[in-house]
Amino acid sequence: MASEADNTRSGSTPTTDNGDATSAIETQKHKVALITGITGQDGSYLTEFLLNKGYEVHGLIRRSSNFNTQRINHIYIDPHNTHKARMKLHYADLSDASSLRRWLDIIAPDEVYNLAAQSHVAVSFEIPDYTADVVATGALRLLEAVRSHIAATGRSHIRYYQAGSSEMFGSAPPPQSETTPFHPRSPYAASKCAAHWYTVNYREAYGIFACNGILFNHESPRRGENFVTRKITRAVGRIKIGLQSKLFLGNLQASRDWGFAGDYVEAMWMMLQQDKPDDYVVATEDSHTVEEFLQVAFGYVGLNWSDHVVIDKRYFRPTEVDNLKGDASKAKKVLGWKPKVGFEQLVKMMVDEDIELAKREKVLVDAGYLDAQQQP
Ligand code: NDP
Ligand code: GDR
Repeated sequence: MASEADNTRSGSTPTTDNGDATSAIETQKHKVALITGITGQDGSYLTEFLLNKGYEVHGLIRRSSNFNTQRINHIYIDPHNTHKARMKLHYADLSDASSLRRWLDIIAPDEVYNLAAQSHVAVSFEIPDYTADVVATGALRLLEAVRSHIAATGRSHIRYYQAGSSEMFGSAPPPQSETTPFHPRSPYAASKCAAHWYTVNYREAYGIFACNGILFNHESPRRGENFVTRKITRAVGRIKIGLQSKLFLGNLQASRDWGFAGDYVEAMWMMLQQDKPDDYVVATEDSHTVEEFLQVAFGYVGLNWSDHVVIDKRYFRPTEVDNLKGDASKAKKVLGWKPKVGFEQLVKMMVDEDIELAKREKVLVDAGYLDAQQQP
């Protein structure tokens, strides 16, 4: 087996935030992680977590016409942040196999976290083909890049994490564990099932250290604004501050096992530190309806949700996932993982942040810099 120092790296070296071109391998004192989806909710928390553990973190970002790095700007640009030089960003896309292979060869990571996805379930009904290409075939492209990178370099210690989802259980009754059969209810969920089985297959066929995390819903103040929790807490903030009065929602009776994203990224890392690769459910084991989320979020600031919520059929899905509640006993026993943030604490954390955000918006609206309908 070739040592890491033997790895040939042809082509360009990674671009660093200050424009330097430094091969990760040449200066490898830290463990090196490669994250797809680094600009997403989980990518930002995982990057903070790994930097705190002393990792060098490389993130693959896709090109967009507007900047898409808002969630990691605080790590990227703050000159007082001592971790700054250890996060590096590179353009790639899960639909572009050659970019994935190229960056793997250049970065030579110890750990690969595949978090990138078209991750919105309802949107996957609108763009099913694209969703399958990124979520299912994208994972396959990355696994294949890992396989061929190992074959070319002998770096068989590389470890791979696949971001699986409780959506794969779909209509299977709760509690759902690693042994619960999948019954996906959307193009997104079916694509995640394919990615799950590609990961299992590459583990069995090629001996790759590849793990599936089957994560139940996890939220935070960095959650995308069109997922139901953040949509609600954004509205609570704006209604409380007087910037809007109504909130349009779909099915309020669906139940979800909601945890805090900051807790869940730790479980991803823990999976890759084990002696053997395996698959794990990560969940709080506590489930609530959307209506219960509304009660806690509005109630926290002294509002009654039913005065503001309007049901809009457009937010119902062709097939719904009614009831998700995880059984995380394997992760607790084997990984020693457990959630630190409970349901009410999570809701209040999100409302607190969105009240502050709404106050800043209000300043801009009052000064005439922003229309109340717009968001900064
Ligand atoms: P987000 O939607 O917040 O982030 C998705 C990330 O994927 C973004 O960085 C996005 O980039 C990137 N991305 C999208 N399409 C592509 C592409 N074609 N090529 C490269 N990058 C792409 O998701 P979360 O952070 O919430 O979730 C992380 C992963 O975990 C996802 O795979 C999701 O499906 C899965 N998951 C999430 C759960 C949750 O409750 N949050 C639960 C279970 C699984 P950009 O910023 O440019 O849009
Ligand atoms: P989910 O999250 O589909 O579970 O997928 P989402 O917040 O979108 O929906 C949760 C539940 O709320 C109901 N709902 C609404 N949802 C949205 N987005 N907007 C609404 O207005 C609305 N009204 C009611 C939904 O019908 C659903 O039952 C998330 C994503 O992060 C996935 O990527 C991840 O895999 C799973 O969690 C686990």
